[in-house]
Amino acid sequence: MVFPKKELYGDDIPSSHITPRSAFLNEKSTRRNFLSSAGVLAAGAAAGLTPGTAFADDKLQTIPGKYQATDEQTPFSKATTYNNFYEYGTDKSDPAHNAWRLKTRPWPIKISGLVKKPQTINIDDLAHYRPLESRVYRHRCVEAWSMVIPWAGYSLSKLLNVVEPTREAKYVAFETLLDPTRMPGQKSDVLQWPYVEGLRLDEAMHPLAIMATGLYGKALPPQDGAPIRLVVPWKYGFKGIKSIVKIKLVDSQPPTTWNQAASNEYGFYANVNPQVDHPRWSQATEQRIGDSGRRPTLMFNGYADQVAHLYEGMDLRANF
Ligand SMILES: Nc1nc2c(c(=O)[nH]1)N[C@H]1C(S)=C(S)[C@@H](COP(=O)(O)O)O[C@H]1N2
Ligand SMILES: [Mo]
Repeated sequence: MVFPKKELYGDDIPSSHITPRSAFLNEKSTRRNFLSSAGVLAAGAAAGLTPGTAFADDKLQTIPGKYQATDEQTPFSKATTYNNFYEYGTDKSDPAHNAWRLKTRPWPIKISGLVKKPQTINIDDLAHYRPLESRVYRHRCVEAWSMVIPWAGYSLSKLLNVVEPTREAKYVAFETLLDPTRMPGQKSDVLQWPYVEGLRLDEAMHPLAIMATGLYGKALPPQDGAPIRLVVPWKYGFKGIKSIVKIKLVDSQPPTTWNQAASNEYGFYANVNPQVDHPRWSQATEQRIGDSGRRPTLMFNGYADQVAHLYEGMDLRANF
């Protein structure tokens, strides 16, 4: 079965959105054609997975969270068809076409490292860590496009407090599933796999940081990082690691995927900062998906009042 392209892929995203990161990919000369083979799609169909898996329609029970952006929300059709998820291909439309093969049950999440109570939590047991909150956040990709997404998620600090980080814990390291059969993009060397990300512990404990399990009141579609992904709205989108299976508390700064790929272009902090340009393009403005023009990018993506204190005294040009 082939994914119903026409219905799901919005055709009104202008070609001007083609990723500036394509230059990087061309340098590595690995771009494209590693997912488009008919064989890959046939394998998904044989496994009995259907595109319908991508959209669990159950309405999630959420309470309104404290932080709500009042910007106009990006349509669901765009947020679920214009994605970065290199495990499913490098084009924006690839994840919506390919990620439905991701089986998300069972889904154990291992939380370990410098904690008093290490544990493996199954995704369906997360309901115990209530409440599930709805939060509308601005979402700013390092490629200078942005969206506004109503997430449903759990406060990351609540989850971390359950395992009780020890005094030695200074950072939190996250890992995406490694499984080239379920994530065929991992057969390509476009990035090092599994995708890994990290936060300083105080960043992870900040009330804005959430583990999202839904958007627009529904379970997270695979292309957006089902069944659980990180959302840190004051940072560039690549910090928001998808389809997480491991969380580890550590004492030193963990490696991060895009930093490993190009350390001069993607830093560990990756705070949205209109004053510090990417080496190959400006970060001063952004294209809000769906808008015609560009708009100014806000310091910390508009969350400066909440998060600026985390970086007091730090040189944000050196710590980009
Ligand atoms: N595992 C994994 N997580 C990932 C990525 C990825 O390729 N693999 N892409 C990142 C980037 S660059 C962005 S902008 C966001 C995109 O999230 P969205 O597709 O839900 O908008 O996911 C981030 N998380
Ligand atoms: Mo991104």
